[in-house]
Amino acid sequence: MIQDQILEKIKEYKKIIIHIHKRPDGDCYGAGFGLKNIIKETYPEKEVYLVGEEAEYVSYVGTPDKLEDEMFKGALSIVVDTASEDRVSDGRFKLSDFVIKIDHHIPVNDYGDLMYVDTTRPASAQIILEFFLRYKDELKFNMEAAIALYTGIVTDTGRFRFRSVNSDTFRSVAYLLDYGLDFVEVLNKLSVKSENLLKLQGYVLLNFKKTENGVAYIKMTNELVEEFDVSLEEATSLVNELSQLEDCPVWMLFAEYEEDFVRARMRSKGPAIDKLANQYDGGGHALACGANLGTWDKADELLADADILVKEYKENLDK
Ligand SMILES: [Mn+2]
Repeated sequence: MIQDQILEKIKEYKKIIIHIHKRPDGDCYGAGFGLKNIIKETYPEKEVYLVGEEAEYVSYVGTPDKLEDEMFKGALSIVVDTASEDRVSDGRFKLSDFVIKIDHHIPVNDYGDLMYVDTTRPASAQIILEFFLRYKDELKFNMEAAIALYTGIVTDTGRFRFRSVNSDTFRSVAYLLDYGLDFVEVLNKLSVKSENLLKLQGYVLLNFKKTENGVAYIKMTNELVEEFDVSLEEATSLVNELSQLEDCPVWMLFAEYEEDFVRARMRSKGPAIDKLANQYDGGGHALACGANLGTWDKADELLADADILVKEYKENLDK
């Protein structure tokens, strides 16, 4: 089993460095810090680090470490929740001795010496929790791990609302509740929004647009982000504000990232949209993915293609 091989590698290495993805979310933080805490609790003599960018809204889960290049020498790097190499937040895993990838996204450009990818799992944090449960007679757990893993699962499942949730999700989460996790406290931490973000949410609800056949979207320009004085992460977290709109099975949020590079966050409760994302240098899951566009013109092209997809989807429903 691949899990046995991963456990062997964890045992073998004295220094373990966990990597997350760029623009980190609740799941990569949850899976990463969950794994870090489990290893640290079980093997206190090992050096265990987590590197990568910080994510403000889940900062209660943990704080990434700052490491010098030489720290990677002879280390085991474990990259969580990251489909492709260029998305890894700290690319220095290439300096490590051995690289393990643990993920639940559809593989795009695979990397690593050992890959454990399970696309049937709604969150990478669920993969880590199930890994722990498989070896729970051997591994140790703590409350930090419980908080981290719950955060990962609850955020990547949209609070257990997405179709990717399965009975195994609840079976594994049951362990966290038995362990004594105060899940309401975690949800309260996650549901706090700054005053500015709440006002931007209001703006999105008043100003979103729709394509002819039912793709709802909002263009989150840099001017908007500056006007409402929120972080880009906060602004793009509003994508699911458009999920409830009737007759719009697909919705998107566009934003300008570093050097004004336009990206799309794409969501669907109808047709699979991951192939469409692939056509625009992106990927992810069938119903939740992202695309790398570059320009606003490309955004309009993507919207036109998505509109056709929704049209065909609705025609098929009518048959
Ligand atoms: Mn994830």
